[in-house]
Amino acid sequence: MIREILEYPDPRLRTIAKPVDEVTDDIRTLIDDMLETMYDAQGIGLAATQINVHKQIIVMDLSEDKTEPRVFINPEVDVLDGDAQAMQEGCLSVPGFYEDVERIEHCRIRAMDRNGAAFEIEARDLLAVCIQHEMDHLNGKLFVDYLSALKRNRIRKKLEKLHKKSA
Ligand code: QAP
Ligand code: CO
Repeated sequence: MIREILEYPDPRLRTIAKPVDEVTDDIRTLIDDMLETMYDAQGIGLAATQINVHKQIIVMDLSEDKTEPRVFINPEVDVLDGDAQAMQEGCLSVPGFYEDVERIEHCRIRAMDRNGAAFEIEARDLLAVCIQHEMDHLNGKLFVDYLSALKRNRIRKKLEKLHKKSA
């Protein structure tokens, strides 16, 4: 089922997500909904927060042909190389806006998969950037928070105007 994606500046995007204690069939259904919603919106990553579910779950697919869904439940990141890389980021919750953000270059991600099995991977480049972006969502944070107040307010006003029109 495709779910509605919350858009900035919706205050529900500021909610802190809670850890998942057990990966049940309901959680797997939620993950399937998240993947369906992400693919439908042509995204590469989505956090549960963005569909107003405040659990620590992230889905992602960085493959060219959209055949490599990834799931991260209760993710944790260890910094392996704190050097910063700047990359242009977008967000399904901030549609139409893209800006450079600096992120840690190399990290290790520890999480559970859709069967509740623990795994660990090392991440660089887009995967490292994307996991940091999505983990920010679980902590109520958005990429626009890293921009100047001027840029952020411009984006907020434009989106508020669009939301008023479609309401
Ligand atoms: C996060 O973002 C990300 O504005 C995932 O009109 C993005 O999937 C991490 C999207 C870039 C690292 C680099 C955005 C789709 C998708 C839009 C997304 C839009 C349609 C964003
Ligand atoms: Co996002």
